Amino acid sequence: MTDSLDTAELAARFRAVFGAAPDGIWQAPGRVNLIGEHTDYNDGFVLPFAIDKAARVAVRIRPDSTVRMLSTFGNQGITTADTASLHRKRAKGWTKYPLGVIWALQQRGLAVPGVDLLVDSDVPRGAGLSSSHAIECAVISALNDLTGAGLGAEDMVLATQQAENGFVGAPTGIMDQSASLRAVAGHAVFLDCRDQSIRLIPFDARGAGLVLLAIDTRVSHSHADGGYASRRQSCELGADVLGVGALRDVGLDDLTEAGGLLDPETFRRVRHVVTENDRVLRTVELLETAGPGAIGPLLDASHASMRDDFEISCAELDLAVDTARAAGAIGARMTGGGFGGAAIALVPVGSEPRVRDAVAAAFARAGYAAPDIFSVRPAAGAIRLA
Ligand code: GAF
Repeated sequence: MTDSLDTAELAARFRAVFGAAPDGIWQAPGRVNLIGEHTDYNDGFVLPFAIDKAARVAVRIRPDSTVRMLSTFGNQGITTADTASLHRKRAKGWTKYPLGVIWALQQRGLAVPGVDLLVDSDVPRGAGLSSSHAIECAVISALNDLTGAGLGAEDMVLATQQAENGFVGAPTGIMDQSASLRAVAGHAVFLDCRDQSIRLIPFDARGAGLVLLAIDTRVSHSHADGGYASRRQSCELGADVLGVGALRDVGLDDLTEAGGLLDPETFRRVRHVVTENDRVLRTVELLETAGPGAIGPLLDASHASMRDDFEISCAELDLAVDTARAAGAIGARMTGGGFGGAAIALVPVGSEPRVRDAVAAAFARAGYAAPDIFSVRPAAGAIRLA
């Protein structure tokens, strides 16, 4: 990963590459999810927050339909496409994200002109911290402003989901882009994925003598791989057999009966979603009444559910979570879609060095790549920088 550029550097780089100043620069952050995993596409509840790592995109509208794209990461040079003939199978690497956004806007009947586009990002890629959505949200914010499309945040959320589902090929929900587009600094976003309503929940770990660490295991994952889609299919099957529109409509009290109707694997998937929705609601309640110091056991239970029922953890994530806890974390869980990526650990400030050292040492002993460990706090959502 390159160090990220500041606004002036990004504008200067854009001018050097494309021969003219950008019309503007937009930024959209990655996210961690405090709790509520694989609940979004089940019409359920999630509690993510935006982090202070973000994608930035400098954009200039062109007089024709050509798209020229360059990033400060990757090594593919300038890639070109034509807005009049976008093909998902031809799009390579990160260029799927801006092209997917243009495609999704076209699907909504919006005319999108050609653009020159330079992308920079310090969101770790493939780490489950929403690096792809950060790019999509920065691009859609730019195109929304520059074309005067007038989309509200909820519409932009749905358009970027359409980009992911229909162009990138990842059957994801709406959590990541909702955090990236709608977050407010200092708060987690309590999102009801059924109607997109949000409540901002203050989250001040420092004020509670804690720090939230993100532990990037460096096990790269993609939601376009089969694991994510197969979990989604299991949930849809479960909802179908149980006769509900979405697993959101299954309560804890319904689980015993569900056990008699579902095959064992589908039952475990359903149980994860149902109990995870409940954990989100309880986490919100605890944050509002007792503060971050009270949510550790719910983070732990969420991880166990993802490891045992939803089966989306991996050895590296389990090691990160177990080691962080043994070294003093009051709660820890994998975050994001799973099969790799990052864990989060809520750690008393004084134990932070011990937790970092213990996790690094455990990874070295296991022969895993060194994890990247950094603290995160709730940052603002997407903005125009220039
Ligand atoms: C990924 C997806 F993009 C989200 O929509 C969500 O399903 C998450 O995995 C799991 O909670 O980040």
